[in-house]
Amino acid sequence: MRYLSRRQLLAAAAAMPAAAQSGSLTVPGKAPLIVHNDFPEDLESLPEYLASWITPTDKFFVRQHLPRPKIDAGAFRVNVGGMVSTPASLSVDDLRKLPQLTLAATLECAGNGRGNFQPRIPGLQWNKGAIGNAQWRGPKLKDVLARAGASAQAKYVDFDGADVPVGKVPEFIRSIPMRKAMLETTILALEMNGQPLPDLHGFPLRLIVPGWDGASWVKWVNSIQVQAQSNPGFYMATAYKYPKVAPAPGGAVKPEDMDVLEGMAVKSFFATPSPETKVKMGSTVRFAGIGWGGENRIARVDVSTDGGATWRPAALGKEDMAFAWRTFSFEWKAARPGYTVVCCRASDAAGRTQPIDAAWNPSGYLNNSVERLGIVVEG
Ligand SMILES: Nc1nc2c(c(=O)[nH]1)N[C@H]1C(S)=C(S)[C@@H](COP(=O)(O)O)O[C@H]1N2
Ligand SMILES: [Mo]
Repeated sequence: MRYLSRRQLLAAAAAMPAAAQSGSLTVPGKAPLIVHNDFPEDLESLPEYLASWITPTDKFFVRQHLPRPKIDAGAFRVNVGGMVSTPASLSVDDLRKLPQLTLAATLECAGNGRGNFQPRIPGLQWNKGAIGNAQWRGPKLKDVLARAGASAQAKYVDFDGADVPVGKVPEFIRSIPMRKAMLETTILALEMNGQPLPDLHGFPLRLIVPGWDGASWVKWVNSIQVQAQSNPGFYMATAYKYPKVAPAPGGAVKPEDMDVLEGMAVKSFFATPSPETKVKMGSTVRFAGIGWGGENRIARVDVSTDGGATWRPAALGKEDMAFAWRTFSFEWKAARPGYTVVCCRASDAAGRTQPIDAAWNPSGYLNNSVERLGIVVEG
C-alpha cells in the first residue's frame, strides 16, 4: 500500500474492528495516519488530531528522505568536529549530564500544503497535516559546541544523521548559521513529549530549530561539524530554497535567484469540524484550530463565516509564546440555510498576516493561504 487518500483511509478505518483501528493501520506505535509513502515513512497527521495544544507522539506526522537507521543507544556517539579546539565524542549519558531545557515548539515540513498549490507541484502532496506541536527536551546546542571549543570565526554548523544515502538520494546534511545555533532555544533533543525520542522521530538525538522549517530539524544526529560555510551538498545547495522574487505560477526560477529557507510563514487552519460537515439551521457550531508564526508568537486569529466578506476575532488559547502554535476557537450560530464558506486568518506579533493566496513557488513551500472550509447548513 503506497498511498491512501484521506477518504480511503477513513473508509479503511471504518471497516476495521475497533481494536485493530488503534495503531495497526499504518506503522507500529502510530495511530492511523495518511500514508504518503510506507518506506521510508512519510505519514501525515489528520486535521482532527491537531486540535490540542500538544500533539500526541503517536499522532505526529513523519517525514524522511531515507530509511530510518537502527541505533544502539549504548554504542551511540555524536561527534563534534570541524572548527573546534577539542573534537568531542559524546554518549547519550554525556548529553544527559549537561543542563537540560524543555521547550514547546511546532515542527512543520516546508512542503506542508504543497498539495493545495495550483498549478500542481511534484513532491509529497501534503494537505494540512505535515505539522505538529510537541515538548522537546535536551541540552542546548551552544553548550555542546562549547564542550568542543567551537571557533568564534565559524559561521555555520552542519548536522548529519545516522541515515545513509540510498540509490540517487544523497546524504541528508543540513547547516544552520551560527546566529541560530547559539540561541538559548536551539536544543539537541533526547526526549519528545516526556519520553525518549521514538525511532521515527530521530532516536536518540535530534536537532530542534524552533520557528524554522522541519528540514533543519535533523534526526538521528551523530555528526556536528563547525564550519566557515554552509554545506555544499544537495540538501543545502539545491533543496529547500525559496525564490527571492515571486515567479508567475508555474514559472521557473534560477538557482542563483533563490535563498535558503529559514523561518516559517504565519498561518492557521481549522482542526475541526471537517470540510463539508452538515449542521442544522439554528445550531451553534464550534470551530477549533491552530495558528503559528514561526519565530513569532500569534497576536490574533480572525474568522469569517461569509467567505471572507467580514471578519471577527477568534478566542485565543492561553499559550501565548514564540515557536509553539496557539489554539483558537470560534462559535457560530448557523442562522441561514445553505453552503457557507468559513475562513480563518492569523496575524503574528511581528505584524505578518496570512495572505488570501500564498505565493506559488517551484518547490511548493510555505503554503499559508487562508483556509476556506465549506459547511452545509440544512434548513
Ligand atoms: N536525518 C534526517 N533528518 C531529517 C529528515 C531526514 O530525511 N533525515 N527529514 C527532515 C524533514 S524534511 C522534516 S519535515 C522533519 C520531519 O520530522 P518528523 O519525522 O519527526 O516529523 O525531519 C527532518 N529531519
Ligand atoms: Mo520537510
